[in-house]
Amino acid sequence: MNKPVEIATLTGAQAVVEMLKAHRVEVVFGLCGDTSLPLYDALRAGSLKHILTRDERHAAYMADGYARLSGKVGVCEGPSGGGATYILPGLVEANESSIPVLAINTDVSVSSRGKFTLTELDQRALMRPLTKWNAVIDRSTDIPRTMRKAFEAMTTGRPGAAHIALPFDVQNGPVDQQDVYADPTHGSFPSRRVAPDPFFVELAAKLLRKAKSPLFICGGGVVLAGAEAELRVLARAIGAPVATTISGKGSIDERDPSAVGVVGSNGGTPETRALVQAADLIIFVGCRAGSVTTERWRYPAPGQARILHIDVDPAVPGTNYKVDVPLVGDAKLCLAALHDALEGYSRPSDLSAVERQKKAKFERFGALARSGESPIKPERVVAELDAALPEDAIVVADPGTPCPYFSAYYVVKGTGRRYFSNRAHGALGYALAASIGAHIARPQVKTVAVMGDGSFGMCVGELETVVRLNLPITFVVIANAVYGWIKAGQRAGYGKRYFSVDFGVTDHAKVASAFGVRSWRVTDPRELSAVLRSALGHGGPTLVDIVCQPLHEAQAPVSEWVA
Ligand SMILES: Cc1ncc(C[n+]2csc(CCOP(=O)(O)OP(=O)(O)O)c2C)c(N)n1
Repeated sequence: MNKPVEIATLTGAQAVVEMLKAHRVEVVFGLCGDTSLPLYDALRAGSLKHILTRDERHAAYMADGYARLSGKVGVCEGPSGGGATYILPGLVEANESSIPVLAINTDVSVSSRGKFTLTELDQRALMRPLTKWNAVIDRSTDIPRTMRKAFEAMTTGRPGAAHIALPFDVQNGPVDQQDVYADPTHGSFPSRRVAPDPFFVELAAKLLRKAKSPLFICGGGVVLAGAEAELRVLARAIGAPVATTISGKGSIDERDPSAVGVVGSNGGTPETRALVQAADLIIFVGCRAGSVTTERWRYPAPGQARILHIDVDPAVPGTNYKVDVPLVGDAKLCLAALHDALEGYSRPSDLSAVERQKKAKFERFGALARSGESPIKPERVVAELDAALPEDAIVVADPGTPCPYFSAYYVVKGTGRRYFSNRAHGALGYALAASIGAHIARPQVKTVAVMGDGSFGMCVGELETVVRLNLPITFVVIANAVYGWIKAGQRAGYGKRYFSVDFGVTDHAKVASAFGVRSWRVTDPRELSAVLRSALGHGGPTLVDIVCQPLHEAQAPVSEWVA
């Protein structure tokens, strides 16, 4: 008699863990809850590393930072109800920044729905408008295919975030082990590169040949696609300077003579704007040409230049500018195809305007950076950190003073992800948690998070996580006891009618040391260099609290406050 075939059965929770592993996930960031007990039991037994966080928002930011540096999907988890509403901000940022982050929130049992069950909420409806893809799993047998779909959605086309709600009873239901398989290439991004239509490549090549003063504006898509080498080759061939958005920093080594730096209203300067204005062809690459990059669609001015717009998302070219040629596809493949289509054509480059404008920008910056005034000028902080950090360091900048100043003046040396900020929503309090994820993805290099004191107040709890894990990250707090960026807006646009933007002074070094972080408070600019070097060289977590000139009194490197 034939023996009956034995079908190995996993629980739903075990299947979730196995599906993550099948997609080559190694680490999960998250926070426990009642509805997550089966999942935690499976995580305990599995080989995934779990980083316990102190807030689900930060779990998602950690997954985001991890994904940006590892090139893999970042995974975070939290419980039902508040766990879902708290994880949401991180998911939104990742989605809008085209970063693949998977959030799993456990949920009340399917059988408990609609009975005023504690923490019940409609996670499907909550997450739908904010993610690229989302699902509530109602049956345990649906777990494997739902997770395959989530990974595919996150890493193909424009990358984005996905959300899965996992009810309590589904975690305990059966899953056939044979169903638990994955295409591991969907665990990294971009997992499928889309080549451009050769017809549009030819049109674009014609445009490039005709241009007299082309200029690239590269967004985050270049770094996401790993297209830095193709960009360099094409930029050399057509003699074009390369400007970037904040997320595009790392598209080009900023010491390169053709590198313009960041353009736009948050990190751009009059000099970078002048270079945009001088172009007769703008080549946007992996860039949405949004309000910040274009200073509300004014630079380039509509009609000023011809536009070649390269993006993996067909909805992007043509949205904000009348585009002469749209080129839809992966940035790496598009830039390579364009270079091939030029068939050896090359234009001698004249980078003298770039050199002149950069010199003017950095001379102005240098004069302020050398200032011995107290409170310390933000320029001095940027210059001292720039000088003290190794070339391969990772810098994560929060909104407020850090983002515009570091975007404008911190020189990224080398290509790839070395500097980032949460540019989709610019929510305060991102950098600390994102730097944890970044460090876990790339532990061999130094990671620094720079934040305002407004941001510090929104993320300080995660210092416990940093200390528990003994992560050698350096946190820099630009302390000025004010929501400075907004106060600067009140100065610039509202006749200095300051209102409800000042808060009290905190000794952030003392707060950090109470968590167990080695910390310093600096008020004298002459001490800054030595303190930063001690902090960067220390083997554990460090924090440097720098009493700084508030932004509304400083010369912010922005042309205008725009919304
Ligand atoms: C969650 C969130 N709330 C409000 C804002 C609006 N906002 C932008 S910059 C800023 C002030 C930042 O203050 P701080 O972190 O102290 O840095 P500073 O500008 O003083 O350098 C505020 C409130 C925001 N970006 N994120």
